[in-house]
Amino acid sequence: MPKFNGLDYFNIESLLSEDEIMIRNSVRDFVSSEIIPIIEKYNRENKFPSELIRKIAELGLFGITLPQKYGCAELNNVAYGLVMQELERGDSGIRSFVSVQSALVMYPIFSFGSEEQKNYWLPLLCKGELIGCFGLTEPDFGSNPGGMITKAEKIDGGYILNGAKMWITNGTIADVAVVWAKLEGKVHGFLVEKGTKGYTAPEMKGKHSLRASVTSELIFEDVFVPEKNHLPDTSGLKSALMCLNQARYGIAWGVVGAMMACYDCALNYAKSRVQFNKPIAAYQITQEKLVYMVTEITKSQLLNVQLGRMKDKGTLRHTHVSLAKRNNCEKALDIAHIAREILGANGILDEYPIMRHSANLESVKTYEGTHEMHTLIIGEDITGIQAFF
Ligand code: TGC
Ligand code: FAD
Repeated sequence: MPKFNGLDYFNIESLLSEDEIMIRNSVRDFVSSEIIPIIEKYNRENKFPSELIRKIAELGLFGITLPQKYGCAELNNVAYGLVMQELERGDSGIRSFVSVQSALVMYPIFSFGSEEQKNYWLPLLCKGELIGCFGLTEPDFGSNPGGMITKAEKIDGGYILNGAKMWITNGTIADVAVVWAKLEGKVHGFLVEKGTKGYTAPEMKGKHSLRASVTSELIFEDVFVPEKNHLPDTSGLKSALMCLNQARYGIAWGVVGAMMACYDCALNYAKSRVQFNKPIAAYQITQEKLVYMVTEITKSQLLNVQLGRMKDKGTLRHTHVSLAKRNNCEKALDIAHIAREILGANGILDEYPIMRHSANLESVKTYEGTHEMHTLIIGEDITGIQAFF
């Protein structure tokens, strides 16, 4: 596999520290040697490559921004973003796997858990010895999670959970689910452990997208959750939405990896494919397409670095994350479509990564808040007028 050098038209590397470049390069090499050679096979077979879990843990990529006292690397948010970018060059499903574990499982335990919960769960999740999932979406409540009907009832020693979640990444393989449920009308977070009586997590089949990722239903039928598995510091839906910011941030970076993979493939193809006695890269229409890709990738990269620096400084607002998630996902999907056009018929083959990225990006544009929801979130921020309902 030839070394991947990325795309850096504006010398964005000059905005990164040596440590940030080092982590980016080590994940880049890992993706080239361990993910790209196997991913098409797993995608075709609709299976998650579980052999990667140990290797990802050895690289220290789970919960990478969390404190060292829990076994995590405690790197900054730009480093975290670069990791997401590189992983998604391999496949959105692998980035999803790492971002769910980090942003949607370890982050809520870190932010809303007791010290005892943090000491128990975080080191195991960091080492990849346990896998987690995040259950917010329900069959009838996707964009509007505040309407959820999954409910918790207080009893002696704990809670009884009833309800169902849908579209849950990692659900079937998760040892622990961070589940959001209403207790006396207010949303709380609970840790539901695999094997608990009444809890099942069947895998959802038939996806054309994110085929190398596990997506599941979570079903709760009179599930007893002990008090020690209630996240004590959750305070309503806002706590769940705070987790989404972490994951949306990772997606804004991640999709740049998918964009770079599509661009790299399209550029190489355009330079070598000859029609009418010239490489197709010699035609102005092809060049316009390649220039569009370079422009949008560069804009997204610059957006991400500033987003990361603001996050590290504590000046980031959730609406900033929405803007980056919304823009970068849309542009990534555009780029995948254009790359497919440049490859002509070959673009539909799984010998090339483009259709896989394109299909994956359909989900990435939808999950963690659809394009429309982020439009309305930013729209409300700039006008002061709520337009959700
Ligand atoms: P609303 O009244 O607007 O907000 C309630 C409170 O929360 C505050 N808030 C946020 N705080 C932090 N971060 C955010 N992103 C926040 N958004 C809102 C808000 O200020 C308010 O605070 P306070 O102090 O006034 O109480 O709540 P709402 O019910 O009207 O909903 C708002 C809306 C529609 C924006 C929200 O529900 C939403 O974002 N919907 C989209 C749903 C979504 O993104 N689901 C994602 C599920 S997880 C997933 O997809 C994982 S994919 C995993 C993978 O990578 O594989
Ligand atoms: P809906 O909310 O039904 O929306 C359908 C359409 O209507 C969309 O275009 C939407 O933008 C539009 N719409 C809705 N409301 C409005 C409005 N007010 N104004 C204008 N347009 C509107 N969830 C989790 O909790 N955990 C996970 O791990 C997880 N993983 C996922 C993995 C995959 C592969 C996928 C596809 C989804 C995953 N999700 C997960 C769920 C995801 O977050 C939801 O699919 C997403 O929030 C949208 O919800 P919905 O699919 O129910 O669409």
